[in-house]
Amino acid sequence: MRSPFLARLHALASSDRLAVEDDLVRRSFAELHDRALRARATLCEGRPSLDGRRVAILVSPGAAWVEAFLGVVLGGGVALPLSPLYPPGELAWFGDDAGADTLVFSADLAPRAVELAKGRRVVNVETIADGPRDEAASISEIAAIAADATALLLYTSGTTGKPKGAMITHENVAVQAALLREAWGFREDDRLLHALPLHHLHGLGISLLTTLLAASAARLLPRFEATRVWNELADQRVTTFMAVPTMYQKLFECFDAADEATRARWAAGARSLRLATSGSAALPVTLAARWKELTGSIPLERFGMTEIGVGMSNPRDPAARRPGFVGPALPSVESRIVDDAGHDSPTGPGELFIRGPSVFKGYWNRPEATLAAFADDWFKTGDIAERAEDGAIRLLGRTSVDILKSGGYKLSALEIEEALRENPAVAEVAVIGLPDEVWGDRVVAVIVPAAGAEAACSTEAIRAWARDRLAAYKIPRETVLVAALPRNPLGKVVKPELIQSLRARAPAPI
Ligand code: MLC
Ligand code: AMP
Repeated sequence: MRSPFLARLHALASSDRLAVEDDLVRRSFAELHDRALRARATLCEGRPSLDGRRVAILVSPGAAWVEAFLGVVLGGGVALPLSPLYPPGELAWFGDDAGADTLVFSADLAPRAVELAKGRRVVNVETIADGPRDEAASISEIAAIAADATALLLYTSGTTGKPKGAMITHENVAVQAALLREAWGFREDDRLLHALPLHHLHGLGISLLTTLLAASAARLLPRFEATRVWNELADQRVTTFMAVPTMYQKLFECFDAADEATRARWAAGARSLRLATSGSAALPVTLAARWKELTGSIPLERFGMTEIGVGMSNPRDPAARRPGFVGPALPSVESRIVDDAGHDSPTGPGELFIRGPSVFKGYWNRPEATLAAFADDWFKTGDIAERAEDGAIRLLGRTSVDILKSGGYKLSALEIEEALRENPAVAEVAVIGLPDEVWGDRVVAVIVPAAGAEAACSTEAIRAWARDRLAAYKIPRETVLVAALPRNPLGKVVKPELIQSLRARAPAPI
């Protein structure tokens, strides 16, 4: 088998061990594999293969999501996982941009999928695995899927307005899973508590697929909800947990509101975890310390990116983890720090460049953006880093003020500005991120209102207007009205100046 991802899956195909469970079903690896092959046959509709066709997946997290996803990749198709948080218009944009001709949906999300479904074959995930497997066609076709074939498209925001689809190959998935299996010591008896969205690398590649390819099991929650997560931990049936810093913050808020007996039960559950990790955004040292107070060790913090997978990781040994650092590069990940003048700077600070087999193939249908993202064969992360003597990397920020991270979601200020400019009440707008304890970056829109349109630019009015146009997490939490935006002699808004002047104020309570 040429795809190392599918070869690994195939090796687990006869195992009776638990692979995935949700609130309704439990599936062993053998059942999961069987159902994924049935899903494959449904999607292929009698053709030998999907042959690189894109299949959008708009399904609530659970075992059925995994079956549909594996059905697509076993079919030689490209999975396009979509978030239920996107409004219908944005969902349709993703389907069009990726050229998806098929949509797999779950009934609870059907109202969101109306626009996306137009002109596409639609398959209900509840019946996707009901049909027979297509043994004859599938064996040779699956064996022929190449290691560098694209397995999935993960859309990620950049500095150029609309998001771009990162082409993640079968090899990328397998390399990533193998690196983390080794680094984090996954065992067959591990069970992951999964509460992350499945349309991003963290929830899909780093958490779910690493777990499954290590022959461990994943318990999928429908969504993150702090009380639910604490109770699951308290049951002590899971051994690993992966989260963004905002989730840790929300867990502590919930913990502090609970009574003493509940807190004791929850803390015991957290202590029973073998591994708790944090990534997607900087873990504040205070949150790390709080987790240590409860469990005896800080979360394992690591650095990753849609385009490169996990690049750096703190050690598995809790005593060797360093708060504020993301650790040294994982094996097979090469890294460089390059200063403003384009020279290598071993200790930095400078931009972090990454190379290696976990780096993606390029952006879907955007050769120029792909070219711009690399310097020769090094991927330019856009993160500013410095390297300690022992090789551990510390992240200092981003090269672009237009890339924000809110609750672990990467947001493009330019994309949000573009959407807001369509509002006739907005004459000029600059979107910025202000430091925030819960979200990391708090999205704020600084607006010059059109004449007489101040009321239509209030926080409430803009948030209500944006609801149908932007995913909820992209909607500015606050608007600030100004008479003019600070601009440099070339007319460009000086965002650092805006951030400086606004970060001193007390934030409005949203
Ligand atoms: C939800 N809201 C957010 C938000 N998430 N607003 C800003 N930023 C966010 N990240 C909105 C909701 O829509 C809602 O809006 C309001 O905030 C309150 O919601 P909530 O119930 O408090 O939030 P919750 O649903 O609990 O979501 C918080 C969260 C979620 C942290 C669980 O944001 C999340 O799942 N983040 C993970 C993102 C992620 O997976 N990133 C990985 C990228 S890959 P309203 O208007 O309805 O009140 C990557 C690579 C790597 O970075 O290295 O990992
Ligand atoms: P995404 O494009 O959503 O995959 O986000 C990738 C970005 O998340 C990286 O380029 C970093 O800016 C940020 N990131 C990921 N992990 C960490 C971390 N541990 N600390 C700080 N930033 C991080």
